[in-house]
Amino acid sequence: MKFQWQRIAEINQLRADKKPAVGTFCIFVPEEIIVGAGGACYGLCGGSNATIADTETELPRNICPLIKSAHGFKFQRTCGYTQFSDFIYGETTCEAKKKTREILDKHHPVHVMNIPHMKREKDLKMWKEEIEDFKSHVEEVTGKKLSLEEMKEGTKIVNEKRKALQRLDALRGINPDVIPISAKDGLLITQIGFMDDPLRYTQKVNELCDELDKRIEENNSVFEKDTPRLMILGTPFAPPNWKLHGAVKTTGGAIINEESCIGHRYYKDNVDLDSVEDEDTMMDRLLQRYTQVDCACFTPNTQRIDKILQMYKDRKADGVIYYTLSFCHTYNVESFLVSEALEKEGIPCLIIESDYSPEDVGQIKTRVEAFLESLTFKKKAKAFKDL
Ligand code: BJ8
Repeated sequence: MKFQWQRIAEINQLRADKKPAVGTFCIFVPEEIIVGAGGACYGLCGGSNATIADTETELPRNICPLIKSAHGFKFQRTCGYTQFSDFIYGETTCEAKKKTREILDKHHPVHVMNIPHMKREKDLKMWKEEIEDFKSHVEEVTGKKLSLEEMKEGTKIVNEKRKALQRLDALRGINPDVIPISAKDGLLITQIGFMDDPLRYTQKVNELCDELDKRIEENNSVFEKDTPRLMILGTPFAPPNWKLHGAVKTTGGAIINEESCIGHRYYKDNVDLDSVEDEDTMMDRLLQRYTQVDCACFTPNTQRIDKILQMYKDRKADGVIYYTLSFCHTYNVESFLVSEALEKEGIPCLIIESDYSPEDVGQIKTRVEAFLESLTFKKKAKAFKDL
């Protein structure tokens, strides 16, 4: 809690110094531009059930809980990050988000970026213009033009942050015998990365990674040998949504990473700054990086499936849980294609659809438990065969 107030105080100071404070619900926000302008770009809370009932006076019951929860924090005025932002970044990814932004705009300034749903040449041209517009919007807040050098500096800072998270991701999952950190801690650290100052955060994550390196060297695992290793795929875990991680923990599985926007999808790619000598090239490089985000709002989205299969092999996982929030049509529908590809490769997959209410916790635990049992049985059968 102390951290939260300290960070909000820092954000307020930035605003007093005419630096931008931008809240977001999506990783398409070009945060390099905000950081380059000396400001703060942070993820807004959207993982709590506590704000949903109130928000249903403005939003329909049957839309994704992430949207309702996040909207509710503004509606109730209970999130300092939202309250103190210059504007909220909105985008045109999924239908419910897109339309909710129109209502949110009545409560708080919103800047909407038009993210295309295909990645053809003409779509990319439009997307680049949207990044340029975003930059102009940030300049309106600061009242001054953002230089190429400032943009490069902001990009370096964000690249370093993503590199630190890549390192943490590797340490969580790359050694088949030692998992040096619990799943909940791993997720929490990633979630904090969406709030903290990027320089401080990078330093702290690297310090933690040094410690994890040591734990691996010493064979110091937080899980017993042969605990089933799980990858989680799907929709983001906005704080404080720890429901699935809690269920897996109590049933005895080990989550080794999240193929999610609060996870691998966020930090897997960096912006290439090689030979960037002018603003146009800078914009191209930002575009290049953001088009690698494989959100299910794109059609087709086969690069996501290829990535999942590769990650599964690299991390020597034993199975995956495809997690999707209720009423998230894009990830829900895409689960068919993903599970079909996984089945072809003989990869065990459990699909869980849930919201933020505590009602289905028992049911999720029972399903995860049965899934883990089947994975343990397969592991033992394989070991026996290999004898
Ligand atoms: S880049 S995943 S953060 S859009 S879960 S609100 S899609 S109905 S959060 Fe997302 Fe950006 Fe894509 Fe990532 Fe809609 Fe689905 Fe809800 Fe979602």
